[in-house]
Amino acid sequence: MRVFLRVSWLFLAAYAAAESYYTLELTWTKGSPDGFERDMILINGQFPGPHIELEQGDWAEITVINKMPFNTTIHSHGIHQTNTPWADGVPGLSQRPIQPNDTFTYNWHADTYGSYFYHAHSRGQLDDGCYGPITIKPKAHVAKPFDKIALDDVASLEAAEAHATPLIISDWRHKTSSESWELELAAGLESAVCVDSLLVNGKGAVDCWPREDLTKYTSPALVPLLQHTNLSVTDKGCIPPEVLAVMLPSPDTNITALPPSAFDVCTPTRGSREVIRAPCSKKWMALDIISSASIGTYAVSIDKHPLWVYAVDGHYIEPLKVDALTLANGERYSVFVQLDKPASNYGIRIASLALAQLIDTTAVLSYEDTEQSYGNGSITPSSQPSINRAGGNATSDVVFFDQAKMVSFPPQFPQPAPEAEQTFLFSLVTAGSSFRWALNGTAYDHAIDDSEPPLMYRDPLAITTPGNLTLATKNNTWVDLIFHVATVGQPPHPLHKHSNKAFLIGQGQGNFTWSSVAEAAADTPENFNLITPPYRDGFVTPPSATGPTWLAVRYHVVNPGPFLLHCHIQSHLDGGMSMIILDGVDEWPEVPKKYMN
Ligand SMILES: *[C@@H]1O[C@H](CO)[C@@H](O)[C@H](O)[C@H]1NC(C)=O
Ligand SMILES: *[C@@H]1O[C@H](CO)[C@@H](O)[C@H](O)[C@H]1NC(C)=O
Ligand SMILES: *[C@@H]1O[C@H](CO)[C@@H](O)[C@H](O)[C@H]1NC(C)=O
Ligand SMILES: *[C@@H]1O[C@H](CO)[C@@H](O)[C@H](O)[C@H]1NC(C)=O
Ligand SMILES: *[C@@H]1O[C@H](CO)[C@@H](O)[C@H](O)[C@H]1NC(C)=O
Ligand SMILES: *[C@@H]1O[C@H](CO)[C@@H](O)[C@H](O)[C@H]1NC(C)=O
Ligand SMILES: *[C@@H]1O[C@H](CO)[C@@H](O)[C@H](O)[C@H]1NC(C)=O
Ligand SMILES: *[C@@H]1O[C@H](CO)[C@@H](O)[C@H](O)[C@H]1NC(C)=O
Ligand SMILES: *[C@@H]1O[C@H](CO)[C@@H](O)[C@H](O)[C@H]1NC(C)=O
Ligand SMILES: *[C@@H]1O[C@H](CO)[C@@H](O)[C@H](O)[C@H]1NC(C)=O
Ligand SMILES: [Cu+2]
Repeated sequence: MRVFLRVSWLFLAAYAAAESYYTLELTWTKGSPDGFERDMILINGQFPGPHIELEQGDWAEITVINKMPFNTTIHSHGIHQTNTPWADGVPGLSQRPIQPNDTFTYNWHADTYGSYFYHAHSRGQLDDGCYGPITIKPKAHVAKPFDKIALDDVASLEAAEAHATPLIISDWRHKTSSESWELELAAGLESAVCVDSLLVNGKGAVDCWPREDLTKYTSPALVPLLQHTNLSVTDKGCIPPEVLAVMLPSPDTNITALPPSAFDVCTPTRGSREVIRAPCSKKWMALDIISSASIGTYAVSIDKHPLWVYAVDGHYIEPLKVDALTLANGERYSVFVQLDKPASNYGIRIASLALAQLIDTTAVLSYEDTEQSYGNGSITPSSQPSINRAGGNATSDVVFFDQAKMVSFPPQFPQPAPEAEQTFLFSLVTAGSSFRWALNGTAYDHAIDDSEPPLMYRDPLAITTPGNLTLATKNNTWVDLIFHVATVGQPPHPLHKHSNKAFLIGQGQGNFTWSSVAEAAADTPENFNLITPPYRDGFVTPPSATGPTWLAVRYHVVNPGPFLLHCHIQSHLDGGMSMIILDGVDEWPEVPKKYMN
């Protein structure tokens, strides 16, 4: 909701900066997005929260009113927070928590264009529904790669982009985030892996699969473990907790503490289904596909409609035409869909790719003039999915988005490749218990949320945290982060660095045995791309199904401040998979008094 827009006349001559004001009122209310009522967070009475729409160059002013009975903060995911590190929305780092009945105003510069989202960064509040989309329209002069999609129709593509529809994909539990966490503590097991439904723009239903589908789509990787225990996936499509306990063993596991609803019993609901209206008069439409998922990675595709991926994590790429894409937590894909098929209702398919659960949902792409015949939202029988219920290819010609083929438009990585001045090696493990994840041996201590004063307000050279969770860099240096997935059986970790995008320069199988990227790249050049590396704000580690793996990313320190580096799987973050990077300790800014809370 754009309350009003004020052109700042004083600066008009210099850079015509406009300010955009939004107010987000957070309440803890009953809601039933999938047809089951529970306590959840609404923002201005809505779920997902209101769409924040800005123009590149605007200043966003977002006032959060906390009407909930607990502390909160709001983080704008992927936003650089250039020169406003105090507006990053991380409790204990950039600000004090916003207490009940309190407000906090975030001011930041929309210096980049693209698709982003905001979400709570206090404990598990993302799981309680606290999120909404952000779109920043590019400035007029920004070069776009659209001629590579339709040389004769760039104007239609630009018009479609200007009206891009957010498609927020999330997973949903019938337990609140604090109940889920209590259950993990009681059961000594990562019970959060088993969800109740998937939602598209906050709509969905509990859909209990027939046993034959559960059997048909059970991952071959699970079969030996299931045979060994003489078990099968549960009625919710979940890995049996006994098998999860074998995969991630822990001394404190107590399966009897799990209620039947956690893994086993599936109770269907009617729920509701999201219908995206395709404007029939138009040749193209644009979707900003956003994952605000708590736990899972999902395959996404639209029946009979290829997706032209033109931007990833808010940044243009050389367009790639695909039938399906894999969406990890926090990722954004902006896609064009050509509206050239017979007017009808087509399925938008979302299917879990996680080993831990078989679950899917369907939304609808409805050509507008089909409202009469298919106004009930049901999908045309001839609408054939490209992916199956487990997110696999339905036919042999299905093309999935391949990150290795993703090239920034225009190129972003400097040539010759910059040298890293610092290298940080992280060893990703569980720490003590199977649900206590750690980025480097020590689980993040969430007491840091209440750091007094917050790290941003301190002398960075005097900052210490329990467990050595803090790293420091200097401004205007290049830094390598190497994530070593040290133990077998870890899922992909969608890591997220606050404040920057970074270049995904290498990945491989086995232990990372070198002391730097330069050494590793000399030894195994095939594992590196130092010319056109993907440029993203999320970095997914390769799963360590059969052995250790690693991922190397490089970023340029340009914005001093205390920034989190963490796994965007909410239960991994809750468990402790997070560290703090004090970027640019040599150029640490002073926080203007009016932005302190
Ligand atoms: C917040 O304000 C409302 C209305 O003034 C009051 O009823 C409530 O007790 C307050 N809550 C807290 C936690 O202070
Ligand atoms: C495995 O389960 C089946 C069906 O529940 C049962 O008939 C069989 O005896 C079980 N086998 C073992 C080894 O427990
Ligand atoms: C396991 O959980 C059950 C049910 O909550 C509880 O009664 C039992 O004491 C727990 N066992 C241990 C060893 O904690
Ligand atoms: C929805 O409408 C279509 C077309 O009229 C019809 O074939 C279908 O049976 C309807 N579905 C439901 C659930 O009513
Ligand atoms: C999926 O793709 C693979 C590789 O192209 C192919 O071997 C397989 O047959 C496909 N699956 C189906 C169901 O067509
Ligand atoms: C990770 O832990 C190891 C062993 O304690 C340490 O040598 C290394 O510096 C740590 N890495 C980071 C990035 O903190
Ligand atoms: C809420 O934030 C305040 C200020 O940091 C802190 O003192 C308090 O302990 C927090 N409350 C909870 C329940 O975390
Ligand atoms: C933290 O780092 C300091 C200095 O590098 C070291 O002496 C200390 O043992 C570390 N503590 C932990 C818990 O790793
Ligand atoms: C990786 O390192 C660990 C610990 O040093 C070792 O036990 C393991 O065999 C190594 N794995 C591979 C694939 O080299
Ligand atoms: C940090 O370095 C970047 C890149 O050189 C520069 O643009 C920026 O102004 C610096 N920030 C501060 C606070 O010095
Ligand atoms: Cu993780």
